Amino acid sequence: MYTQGLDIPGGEPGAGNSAAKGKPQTTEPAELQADFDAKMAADRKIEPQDWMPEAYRKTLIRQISQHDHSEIVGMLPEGNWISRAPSLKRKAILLAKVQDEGGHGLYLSSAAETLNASRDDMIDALQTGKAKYFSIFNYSTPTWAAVGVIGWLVDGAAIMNQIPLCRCSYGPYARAMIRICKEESFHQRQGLELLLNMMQGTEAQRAMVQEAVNRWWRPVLMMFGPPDAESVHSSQAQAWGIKRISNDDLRQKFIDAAVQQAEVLGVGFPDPDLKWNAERGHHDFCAIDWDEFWNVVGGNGP
Ligand code: FAQ
Repeated sequence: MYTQGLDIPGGEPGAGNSAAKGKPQTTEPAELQADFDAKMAADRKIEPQDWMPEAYRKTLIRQISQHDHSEIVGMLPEGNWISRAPSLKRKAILLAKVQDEGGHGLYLSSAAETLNASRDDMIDALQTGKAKYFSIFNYSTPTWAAVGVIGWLVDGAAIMNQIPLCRCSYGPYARAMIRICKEESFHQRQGLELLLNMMQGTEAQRAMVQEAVNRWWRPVLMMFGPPDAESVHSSQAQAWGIKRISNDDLRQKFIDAAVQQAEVLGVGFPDPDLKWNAERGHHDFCAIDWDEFWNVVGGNGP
């Protein structure tokens, strides 16, 4: 596993960025741990110069670097469409969006570097398969409508997942997420607006939108990660204030919001079980194919 397998150079075991100012008052492990625990209990931020447990540091490097890789790999399916955008306006919007994703990758690499992770090691972990990137970016974009669906649903799911990360216990990650979320909301809006335009167009354009929604809906639901019962990192990440809301709860919030937006757009989702459950106060939806998810994560996707 990446958190255990990657030997990141620099810093004493358990230290943050030792080059930074503000040395701890004590070097006794029990006192350092007690100080860290007190910050967690008080919901205070951990900063690079603070002492932190080695497992906390490695968990953050795993998550932040995978997030970074997802932003960079996520540029590829949309980048393909820049030279084929149907108008100057759409081309300018798409160019700005793809550049933003590259910028997000840079903020995140910088946040990981404050934990003494080197960019070379992070890239190496990606290329040797130790580090992951979001499974969604393995799905293809054969039509212009897919570009709109990426904005509406993929960025929409990303925002749902990333807003709670603005309150992450690690300061540099939390602060990077605030700016990223602002930019992601432009990305989601441009996708929705692109699709609204197409839905007001010809029959063929409406069919193209529905076809793209049909292909992307289920993979988008997988973006939130495995079900809580199978999420190996969740309980520790929640105890450390890295993860604030569980995978399943975020997925449910996203579905409830997306159903309302689909009504405005005039598209349906390919799920016969999708219906409002008054007792739960949420929409029910059909089982997700987790074998497909793990296959795609393992490199055997489309
Ligand atoms: N794809 O125990 P958990 C964007 C892995 S991109 C692939 O639940 P955790 C830019 C997970 O890593 C959005 N693998 O793990 C854009 C772990 O494997 P590991 C990027 C996944 O960390 C948009 C294993 O499954 N956002 O916005 C996925 O507690 C549009 C067990 O999972 C982030 O990265 C997946 N979807 O929770 C660009 C958000 N999900 O590491 C262009 C930050 C899980 O043991 C167009 N990350 N896995 O080998 C997180 O919030 C968390 O890491 C989760 C997973 C929620 C993704």
